[in-house]
Amino acid sequence: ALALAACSTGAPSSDSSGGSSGGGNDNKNIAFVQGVAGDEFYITMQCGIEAKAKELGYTVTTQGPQKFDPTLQKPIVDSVTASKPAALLVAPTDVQAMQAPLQQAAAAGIKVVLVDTTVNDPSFAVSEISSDNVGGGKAAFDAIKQAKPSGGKVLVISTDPGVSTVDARVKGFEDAAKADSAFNYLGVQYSHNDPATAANLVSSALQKDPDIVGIFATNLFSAEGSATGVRQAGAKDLTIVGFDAGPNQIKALEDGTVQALVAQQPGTIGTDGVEQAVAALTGGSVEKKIQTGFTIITKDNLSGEGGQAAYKST
Ligand code: T6T
Repeated sequence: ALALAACSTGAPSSDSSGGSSGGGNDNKNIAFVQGVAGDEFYITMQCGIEAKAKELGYTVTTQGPQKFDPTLQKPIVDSVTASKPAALLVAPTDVQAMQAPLQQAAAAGIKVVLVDTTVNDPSFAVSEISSDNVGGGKAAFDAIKQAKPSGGKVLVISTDPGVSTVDARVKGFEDAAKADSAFNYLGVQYSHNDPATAANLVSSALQKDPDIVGIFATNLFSAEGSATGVRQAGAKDLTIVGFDAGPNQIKALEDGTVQALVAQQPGTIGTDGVEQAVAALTGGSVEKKIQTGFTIITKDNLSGEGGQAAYKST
């Protein structure tokens, strides 16, 4: 599953020739393994990776599993390790299941940079780059509170437990919701990153609790499905705050189905990732941990800062 992105930066598509030059300083191959193929967040990250790699004289090969699932991602990582790129930028799909395969990549001499997600013990990685996910979850609660100042029931739709990013977003939201006595936190339900499942979860939740005032959807596919679920249930006065800003999320914001989006900076995560990998390869100074920011997009800033924070689709 090679994902080719036509990045608007003018960077060329990735060289997908496989690139196994077997170590040494002449090895200019960077492998990028996404959390899942076809996700605008990782596509935008790929654009950043390709642009920075080109600038620094490296080539990039990008692959991603068809689902956000460690049983599908592990064989991809194993084959990348066997092909011995100089560096591996990877978004692990599970904190536990991807620990050993990535440790093996590092043990084989590949510089591993964790982008977006992480694992339980990331000490083998040269660097970790991710958004302020706890802060983003808290910001999502603040956005619901702003729309529904008198409070009420709030629900979270996430993907799967064991995904470091969305777990952190849930925590940021949950802590803020529980600290506010006007709100009644109904907990988190898991959609397995499938929009149709997220839509069904939301429909059932609204049958049980028609007075839900707010839903926080912790990523792109959760938000897409939650918006569908609310639309199908015909719920009118409900605030949805989504994480991520792909084309479907922006459309939902424009048509009023979704009220706010927490947009990450996937392009920056990608360029930072390449910089850290190359620093590690060339004896430069490496930052062990980098945190990138986020932008809250609403209808009000969509024509300016908000619109610029939206992700690329190809
Ligand atoms: O939200 C991003 C990413 O940060 C997360 O780890 C998984 O889901 C996305 O890729 C969006 O679909």
